[in-house]
Amino acid sequence: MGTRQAFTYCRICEPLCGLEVTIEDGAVERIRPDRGHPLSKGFACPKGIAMTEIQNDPDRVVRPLRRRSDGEFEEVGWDEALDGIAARLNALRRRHGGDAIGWYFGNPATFSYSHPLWLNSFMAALKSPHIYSAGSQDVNNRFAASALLYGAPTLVPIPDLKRTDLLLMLGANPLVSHGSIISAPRIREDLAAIVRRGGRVVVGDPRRTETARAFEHLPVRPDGDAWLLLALLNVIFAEGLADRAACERQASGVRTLRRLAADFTPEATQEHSGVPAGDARALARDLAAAGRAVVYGRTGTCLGRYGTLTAFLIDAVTLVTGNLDRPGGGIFGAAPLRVDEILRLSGLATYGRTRSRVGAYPDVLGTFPAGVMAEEITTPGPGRLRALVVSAGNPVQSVPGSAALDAALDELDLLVCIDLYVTDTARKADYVLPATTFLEREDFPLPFLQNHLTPYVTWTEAVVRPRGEARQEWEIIEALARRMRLGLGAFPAQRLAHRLGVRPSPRFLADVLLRTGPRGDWYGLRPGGLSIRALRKRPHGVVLADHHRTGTLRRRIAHEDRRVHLAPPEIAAEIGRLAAAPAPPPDRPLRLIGMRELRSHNSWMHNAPGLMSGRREHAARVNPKDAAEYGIRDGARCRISSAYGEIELTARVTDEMAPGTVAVPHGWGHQGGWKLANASGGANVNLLASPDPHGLEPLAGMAHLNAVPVAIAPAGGDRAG
Ligand SMILES: Nc1nc2c(c(=O)[nH]1)N[C@H]1C(S)=C(S)[C@@H](COP(=O)(O)OP(=O)(O)OC[C@H]3O[C@@H](n4cnc5c(=O)[nH]c(N)nc54)[C@H](O)[C@@H]3O)O[C@H]1N2
Ligand SMILES: Nc1nc2c(c(=O)[nH]1)N[C@H]1C(S)=C(S)[C@@H](COP(=O)(O)OP(=O)(O)OC[C@H]3O[C@@H](n4cnc5c(=O)[nH]c(N)nc54)[C@H](O)[C@@H]3O)O[C@H]1N2
Ligand code: SF4
Ligand SMILES: [Mo]
Repeated sequence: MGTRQAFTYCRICEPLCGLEVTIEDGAVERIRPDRGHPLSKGFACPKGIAMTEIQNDPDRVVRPLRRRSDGEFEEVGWDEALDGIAARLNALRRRHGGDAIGWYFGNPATFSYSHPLWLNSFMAALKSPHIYSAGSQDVNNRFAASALLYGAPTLVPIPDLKRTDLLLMLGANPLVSHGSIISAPRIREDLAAIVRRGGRVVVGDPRRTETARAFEHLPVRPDGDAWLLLALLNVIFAEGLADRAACERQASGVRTLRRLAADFTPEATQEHSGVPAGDARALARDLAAAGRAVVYGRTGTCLGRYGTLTAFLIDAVTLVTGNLDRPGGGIFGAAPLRVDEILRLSGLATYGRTRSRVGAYPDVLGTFPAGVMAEEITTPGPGRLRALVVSAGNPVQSVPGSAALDAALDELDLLVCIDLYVTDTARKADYVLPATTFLEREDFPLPFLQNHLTPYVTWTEAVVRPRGEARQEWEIIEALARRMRLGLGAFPAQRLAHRLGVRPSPRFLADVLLRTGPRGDWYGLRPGGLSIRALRKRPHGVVLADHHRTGTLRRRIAHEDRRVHLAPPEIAAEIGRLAAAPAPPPDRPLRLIGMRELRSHNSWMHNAPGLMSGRREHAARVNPKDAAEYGIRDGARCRISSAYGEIELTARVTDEMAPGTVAVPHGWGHQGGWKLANASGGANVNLLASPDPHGLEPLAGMAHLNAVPVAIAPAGGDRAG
């Protein structure tokens, strides 16, 4: 077969860097950055390169596994696995209804154009509301805020880094994470360029992160962002700095928002935000005075107690300073497909259309908070969750209160995992079905098209054949639906067509959408337009324009009055809740926050030797003052305890932490079917997060993973000298 090269793009995280893959005798031999990619231009991070090791990992699951009566897994053929699963699901359906069956999809699912579409069709056909995702541990608050602001949950602004003069970045560390809700493979350079042209990048974070060190650091207290943002609004209104023309043109509720912010002066909020009053005041003035400014927030602002409020206030500050939907501000990217319309028509762009059985949380894009899953499994009554499919997710590692979920999984009648590995979750499964890696499937960056800082589109074919018997998720779902005699599709007509045997492939659908989209070739009517065929000839992808168009917001807002709603009652209630926040417990004086590392990716890359070299260790970052006070030594084991659990891991004493805060990466402490990951130690930090399904953030059901009250002590027997 020999050696050949293929170009594709990485689907581990959001920059979607271009990769050049060397294939030898049909197997991936090595991965290099694609120097011909117009956006990543030869950049790829260690994870993208290490994908070779995941692809070829001997621990990968490449044949269906079924649990035997002695508890061990045995390999079975696809027919046997799918027949068995279909029979058990149909039996449950007959006895309890389709709503006994649930689905959790994890983060990598969103990087496939077909996987989320097909699972949503499957669940729609079952008429089951039990859809859960990593979103409630990630970004659903952002969608909820957009639903309230714009009437459209997926209308999310991205910071126009290429043209801004002042970026206030809260709870994001793009020098490590490479950016999220923005696709910009060279984001480090985009940020540096802001400073080079005389602008500023202000990084609000309790930890002096890699990004904070490279720019201006503003040490915000965990969960302090809403206080800070309200203080900024307070100053902007009180000092008459608001852009009145923008407010009048774009918004409603400005006066109410002003009233809501009236008590939140910099002086009144500094204790909570951690930002001295003078600094908050100066920042407010700078944001108002800057020609082009924007506020951006990411997971650090999502996983506290007030995620939806915080995301809402981020856009509110951008708007009242006159920077929303303007060059250099918060801009609304457009895809070369009619994504807004597709979402509206397919009925997927929902917020609060239904409520969860446990906790009564509003749905976000048709999903409920994963934080209620455990109790949905254990709570008797109609609609009880009895069978769960987990695809591309490891909720035992990623969801709050891992111990409760871990125990609840044992009570399921059926657990099916579709994954690359026997993960910490899949070790509990009745069946593990082998999925293809992204290198083994064709793809199209559907949900990311509107987030590209530079408008861009690409199509990739699979670069290698699936290893063993791995299959794409949509193929697995189709095969299962066929056996269950289930017509797939969100619409009745689609389901009927499906039953009659008309089964459009994802590739066919993507091609139709591309060709009939605003840049499409309209089947030849518009020469030079987009189609899959045209894109296949451009293996590095196509840059569509230098910048996204601005001035499009009014057209895209879904509220009837075509205005941004700045004071919905839900937000007023959240501001009330903020002001009434209880004092933290004195016996748990520290605040636990999360962090990401360059060579980890959530929970699933710790089996790649190239990423684990150099004796990597899972470590808690502790400030020297706290270390001295609680007897913690650098390099020694420490015990961190919350109201819900305790973990032991290595301590690293560092002044990059603000005093009173401890940072621990998530996704460690493995107990799956991966040898190196299991041997790499560490602990599952989400054992410390609350398993209480009634204590989630009310507007989007966000997990409370940051600012968790904890105590720290030397681990057993390890006394400080
Ligand atoms: N404490 C704390 N917890 C957190 C976070 C935090 O910051 N702090 N972050 C949260 C965030 S932002 C996220 S996104 C979640 C992630 O939560 P999850 O998505 O539940 O967990 P991952 O570790 O990303 O697991 C992804 C799984 O998908 C598998 N996989 C990889 N590629 C494919 C594929 O193409 N197909 C299939 N079928 N499987 C594949 C991997 O082997 C892995 O088992 O974690 C959340 N949890
Ligand atoms: N290397 C690597 N890259 C990744 C991932 C990975 O696991 N590893 N995961 C990917 C995923 S799924 C996502 S969603 C993105 C996330 O992308 P980012 O959100 O940029 O990722 P983090 O590095 O977790 O940054 C969150 C920051 O918030 C800070 N923080 C914590 N609590 C607070 C708070 O209350 N207020 C403020 N202002 N800051 C706070 C933390 O100190 C941390 O620096 O990264 C993606 N990229
Ligand atoms: S930053 Fe790394 S993991 Fe993310 S897309 Fe680029 S190469 Fe892949
Ligand atoms: Mo995420």
